[in-house]
Amino acid sequence: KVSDLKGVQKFINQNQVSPNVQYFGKEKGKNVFIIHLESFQQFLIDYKVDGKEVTPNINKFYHNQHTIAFDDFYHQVAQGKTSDAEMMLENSLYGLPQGSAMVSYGAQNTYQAAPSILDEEAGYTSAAFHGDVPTFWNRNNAYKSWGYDYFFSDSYYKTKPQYNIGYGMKDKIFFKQAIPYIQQLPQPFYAKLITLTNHYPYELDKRNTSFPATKTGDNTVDPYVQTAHYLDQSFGEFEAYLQKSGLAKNSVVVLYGDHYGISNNHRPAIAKLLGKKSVNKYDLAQFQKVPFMINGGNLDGHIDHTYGGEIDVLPTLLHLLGIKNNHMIQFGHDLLSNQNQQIVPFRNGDFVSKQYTKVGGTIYDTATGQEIHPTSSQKKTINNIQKYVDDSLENSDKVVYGDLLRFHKLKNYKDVNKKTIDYNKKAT
Ligand code: GP9
Ligand code: MN
Repeated sequence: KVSDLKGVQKFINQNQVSPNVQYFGKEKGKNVFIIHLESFQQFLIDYKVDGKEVTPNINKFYHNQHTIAFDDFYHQVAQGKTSDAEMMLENSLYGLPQGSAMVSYGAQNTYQAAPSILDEEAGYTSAAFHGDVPTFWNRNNAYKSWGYDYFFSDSYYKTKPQYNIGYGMKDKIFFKQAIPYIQQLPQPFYAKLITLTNHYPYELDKRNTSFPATKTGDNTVDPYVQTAHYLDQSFGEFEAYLQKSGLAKNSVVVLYGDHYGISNNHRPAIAKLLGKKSVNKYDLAQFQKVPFMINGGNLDGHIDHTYGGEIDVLPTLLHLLGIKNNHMIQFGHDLLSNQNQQIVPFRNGDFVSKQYTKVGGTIYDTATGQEIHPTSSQKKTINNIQKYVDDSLENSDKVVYGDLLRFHKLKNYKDVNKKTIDYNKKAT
């Protein structure tokens, strides 16, 4: 009901952070590429197996002079996995405590998502690319609600039996076949490319395997670096295209990992990968870090240690593009803002913050990993953080369960008219 929206708006307004003048509008008007690195974790960055970098291309991009790379950035997905990541990244709304918000509420709810905000505020065309069937995670319906103009799913790509593996099209072939469609997009555009090959159980054909498996002895973990290496090569080829075509000059390129690849059920193997004798709950929380990096010609590249998560990507991106979001209902905050609280809620109520990490009822010092027994004053701070985490999740759920954005009118902003959107491939 509309009264619920009032409570949500109050919470949002109490937690606003203002843009950083050093970055606001720095990349205004640029095309945006969102590269979704499937199941790609932060520990892979600069990681070596037998002295060889697993992901040389992504590492180069991470250290590029125009890349801002966040190394204290976490996935915040629950059972919705990729769909939770997409929901958070493009709406700054959390997934649900169970199931997938995109599946259960993607079609019928009203959203004010990245594609429609960029269109309304700055005339962007938007396109999503994915080498899987359009119905997976209800994307074909959710993307219409989010205002995507185009959705190039599997039927748009020429396929042969050896082009597919695991969930769908191999990443190198997918990126290559996305290019002709990208070339036809009116600029400025917002293009999201979702990769697939680096997905459990990380299978890859011999011809495409050019990297040694790890030797943890856990055969669901050891091939992970091989498909991660293949994904890296695919990204390297796409990045080369962006450079050669000149698109890199007038585009912002965002890379992010959607969620973990290796689940917490493989603690002995995780310990071996990290060179530790064993891993505790703090180590496993740290293991949930995924990359988030933004490359843009006007950015002074650096590694940014701000604590954040997927919920924060949209506010960060909008501010870089010179679009204010303080009248929008978004639960994340601009990671480049000096006022960022640096609290990362997880869907189960756990959190990481600059000072404290709370996992499974245990409190750790975030910087040292030491378990702490909080003093009364520390308890006060921790309780305030917990209240913020609980309120964030509760208010976000209210928006999704109650479809509250249908009551939230933004000035000079027209809601998406889904009837004008059709993703079916036209017979040429
Ligand atoms: C399915 C692909 C994988 O299209 O995005 O989804 P996930 O299993 O990672 O949620
Ligand atoms: Mn995924």
